[in-house]
Order: sequence, then structure tokens, then C-alpha cells
Amino acid sequence: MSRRNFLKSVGFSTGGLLLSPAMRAAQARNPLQIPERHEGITTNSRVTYSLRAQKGSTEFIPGLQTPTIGINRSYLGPTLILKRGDDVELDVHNALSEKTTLHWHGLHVPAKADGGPAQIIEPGDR
Ligand SMILES: [Cu+2]
Repeated sequence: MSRRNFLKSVGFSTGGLLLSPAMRAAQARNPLQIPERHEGITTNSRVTYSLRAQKGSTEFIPGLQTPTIGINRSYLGPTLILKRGDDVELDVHNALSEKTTLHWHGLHVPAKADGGPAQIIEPGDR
């Protein structure tokens, strides 16, 4: 067996073994999840973004609901649209039954204001 044929057969058989038929079908059918835009609400020159961490369920595989967590929806969260220099308020409501935190991916903020252990939100708190 040539190296090329060996790699081809290993590659094909590994791909076939790792994914069940349902998973392969889901891969082919699920559209890419693009989070919606959240532009905030402006009041007296302050832009407020209301975000709610909540439980839900999502159909990743046709006919099968999977418990998920999302922000303002059952899975994932919105893309926040902020403008440089804006005075913003990020109002995060933890509607989960456990502690949570949010990491502000893409924002240039000090580490202590970027989620993680320094910004735990208790269940029911903001
Ligand atoms: Cu990040």
C-alpha cells in the first residue's frame, strides 16, 4: 500500500468511525449560527445593553432537543455593537440557577472588569 493510499484509507475510515450517521446528517444540514446584533438602547447619552443569561433548548440534530444556555435566547448570545467613546451600561441578569459570569470578548477593558472570578453574578442577581 502506498503512503497516499494508506493516508486516504485511514482518513476515510477514521471519519466514518467518529461520527454517527445522525451527526453526519446534522453537519450537512445545520446552518452556521450567526448571532444577532444588539445595538443597545440610548437614554440621556448612555447606551444600555440588557443581557439575560438563561436556560433553553436547541435542536442541533433534527428531532433532538439539547439543553443549552444562552444570552437573550436559548443558545449563544448577541453581538454587541458599541461605538468608541460611548458611555455604556452592560446590564447582565443571571436568570440561571447557578453562578455565572461574562467575558467581554473583543472589548479592551481591565482584567478585573472582564468576567471570570472577579465578576461572579449570583443566581437572580444583576
Ligand atoms: Cu475573548
